[in-house]
Amino acid sequence: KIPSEQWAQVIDKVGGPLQYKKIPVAKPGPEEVLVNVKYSGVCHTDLHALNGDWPLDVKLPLIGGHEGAGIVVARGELVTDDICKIGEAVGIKWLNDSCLSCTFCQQADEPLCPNAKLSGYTVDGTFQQYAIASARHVSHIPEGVPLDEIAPVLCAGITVYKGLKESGARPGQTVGIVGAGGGLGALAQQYAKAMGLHTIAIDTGDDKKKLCEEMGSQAFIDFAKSSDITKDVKAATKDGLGPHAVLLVAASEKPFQQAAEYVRPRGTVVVIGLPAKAFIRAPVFESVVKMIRIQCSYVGNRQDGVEALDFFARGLIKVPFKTVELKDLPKVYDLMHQGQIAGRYVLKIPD
Ligand code: 8ID
Ligand code: ZN
Repeated sequence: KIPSEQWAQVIDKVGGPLQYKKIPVAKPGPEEVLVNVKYSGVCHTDLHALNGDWPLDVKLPLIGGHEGAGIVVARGELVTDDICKIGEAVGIKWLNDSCLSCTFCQQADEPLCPNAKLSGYTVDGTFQQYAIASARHVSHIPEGVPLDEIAPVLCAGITVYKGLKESGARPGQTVGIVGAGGGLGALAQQYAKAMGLHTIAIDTGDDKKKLCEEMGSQAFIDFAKSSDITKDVKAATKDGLGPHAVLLVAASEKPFQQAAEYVRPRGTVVVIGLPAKAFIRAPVFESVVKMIRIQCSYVGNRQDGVEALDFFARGLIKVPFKTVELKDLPKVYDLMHQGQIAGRYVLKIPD
């Protein structure tokens, strides 16, 4: 039975504070499902939303969260069984909905849809017991997959998997992961390994170093200790020429202005992280004579989601995560703000 009220983490204004309180349960529209969220990952994007870091307004009041795994408990009248079944395990992603009719959606670039709805940003997200999503956009979670461990795959996993595809790096080549100890970075190492790539991890601190070794990276470069990142990253590749691709998944600007210097000639810098008010920088001369490519990448489409979940279901992806209660979200944000999280935090949503 669906209750009329539920627990949620709500902000009334940008900057917070978070209020853990009871609010009404929403009803799904004709093409939507109501999902009883069991677990939700906490992405750095949720903290950017709370802090108003980006030049795009959030809805207010706002319930954040966009890595939600749960069970479909109700659906709109246009949702048939072949779209989404009651009782099915599904994932709510950053891309809550897109029109599926515009030129971008027609070509499977759903994230570029001008009418896209964003979970935990322009519509309420998964830091609540019952969340709404477009039935055609939820991920179908394969049977037997644990809902806590899959949660981070729904944003972090899909995003880095897509980014690795966009990098064009081929099996046997090397990818530098900048921000490797964070949520996206940890999963980037796992997906890269599953795709037959070598990885070089760049981040800071002993916890993150240990994590990156467990994730399978051949080298760890501590950006806070290195006196010459460019030299150290290049030196970590066998021939000293630098990685074939660099995935920028850090939440600070500095590496977005360095990566072009150590990526290999003909290599690709993939820009994924979204630090506040940041700019990408590359020296024209070196970039041209190295023929490098700078490619930006934004979450993934529905098929990227299917593939990223399938990698997990096949046992190829280990997600390093810790679980805390929904009410403890402020503590998670504090740790994230201090850069103290190795891997991901997943919130257990109360039953
Ligand atoms: O679709 C997209 N493009 C997309 C999807 C999801 C998330 C983009 N993001 C963005 C987030 O909004 C955020 O800006 O990716 C960024 C990383 O998200 P996250 O992995 O959830 O954040 P985290 O867990 O806090 O990890 C960030 C890591 O970056 C490291 C930190 O130490 C941390 O481990 N880092 C920083 I801050 N500065 C660094 C530097 N100079 C650095 N690592 C290397 N060099
Ligand atoms: Zn995210």
